[in-house]
Amino acid sequence: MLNMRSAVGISVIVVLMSFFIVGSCNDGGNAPLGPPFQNPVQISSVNGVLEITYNAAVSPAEVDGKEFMSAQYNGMLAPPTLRVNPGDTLRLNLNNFLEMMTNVHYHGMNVSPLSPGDDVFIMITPNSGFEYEVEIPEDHPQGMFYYHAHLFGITEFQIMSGLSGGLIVGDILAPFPQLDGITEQIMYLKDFQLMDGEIPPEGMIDPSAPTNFTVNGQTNPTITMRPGETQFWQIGNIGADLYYDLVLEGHEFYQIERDGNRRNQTVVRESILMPTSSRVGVLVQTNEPGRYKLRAKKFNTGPQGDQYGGATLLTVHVIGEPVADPIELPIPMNQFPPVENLCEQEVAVERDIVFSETADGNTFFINGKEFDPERVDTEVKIGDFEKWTVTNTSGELHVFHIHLTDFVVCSVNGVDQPFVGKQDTVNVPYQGQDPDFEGPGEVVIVIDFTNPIIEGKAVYHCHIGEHEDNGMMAVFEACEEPPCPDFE
Ligand SMILES: [Cu+2]
Repeated sequence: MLNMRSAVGISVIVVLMSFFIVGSCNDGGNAPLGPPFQNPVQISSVNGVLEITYNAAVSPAEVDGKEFMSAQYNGMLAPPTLRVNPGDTLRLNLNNFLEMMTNVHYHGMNVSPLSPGDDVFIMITPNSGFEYEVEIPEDHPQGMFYYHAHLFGITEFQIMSGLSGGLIVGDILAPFPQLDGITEQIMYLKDFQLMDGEIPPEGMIDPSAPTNFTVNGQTNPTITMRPGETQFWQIGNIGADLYYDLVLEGHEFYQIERDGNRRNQTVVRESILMPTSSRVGVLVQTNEPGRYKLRAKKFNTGPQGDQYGGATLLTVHVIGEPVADPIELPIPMNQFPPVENLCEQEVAVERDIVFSETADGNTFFINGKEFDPERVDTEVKIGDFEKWTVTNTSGELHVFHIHLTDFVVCSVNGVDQPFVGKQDTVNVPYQGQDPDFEGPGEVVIVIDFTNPIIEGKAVYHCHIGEHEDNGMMAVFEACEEPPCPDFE
């Protein structure tokens, strides 16, 4: 939480207004349904190549009937979802027509950090461009990823403005023939705050302030399903700061994917906590006719953090003839390809990574240091598995994320976690959150540094935009034979 000054008065007024609006609409099942749900525009690779040009420019936008100007790719608040396959080449020509620098990160991708690939140290100055070329390995994990601006100091503002969009690799459903032909929905979640009719400038975005929740840029759209119908939803949290604690009224989620990684089994969940930048793939099967809201529950990130109210993201309208032969869920475990449990690997190195912040919540640290792009904080040897104990001494949640690779969560606050698959983001509890656990919040992970494609420099950081922009990021360098060239 940053200390907010002049924004506080405005927030109070908007909170009161939204209270009245919510109150007046809450009239049960007969309220008019929102517009039909729309998947984002999708662009697929052809003959192994996806080439696209994005112009980043300030363009008109509309959310929930409110018009504003913001930084967008090609004038689209929900830019295209790019669909590629393992082995493909993604060429993204980014022209910067903004009055500030920008760049792009390919979140979750197991690709090279060397230019012109997923190099987050690139800074594209105004009125210039950069031609990214991302080679996607043949053995790349399949599932939901995304791309977003990643320029230190202004990432939060650029993402909230509109500079994030979808990226999907391959076909995560391939091992499950019983799902052939089911409807797949892509849901990229993002909130837009407006202050005096504009996205607030960097430093003035307040995660606790009222905001406009969207799915692919839409406000509370409607998905119509038949009773007993099964759909596959891939949901990505591509907003700047917020957690989404997702529930679907009257339904369970059959989760089979996390962060672009297939799980090793179906995990049945009543709710799913999605930190910013996380993605999940879930099967949803309807039952009785009716209207059911997909909601983000109200959320509190801790005594030093942020509190935000719940929101309806979309509505499922179950109506019509029941499906004759509903798909049997959960999917049997023996249909899932095996996943390597990294927590059982022999680790070469163990490290402590400490997330902390100042008492005023304005400056954020990893191992006591603010981010310096010129400094290499951590050197890793390609071929190693490493065990990192990520601790949080602050009074608010943080979201650990590392570029280029994935990890397995072995324990949280000392409690061993069931092994269900890999991920690239994890929520780190705040100190004192669990009264039974002494000391800082703690997550133990084992990270896979075995893929030679990661050679070079990249970053690990808290993915809450406000925190990474104010220092909570560090550089790692991977090489075959340490000492690596830039490590001192
Ligand atoms: Cu954080």
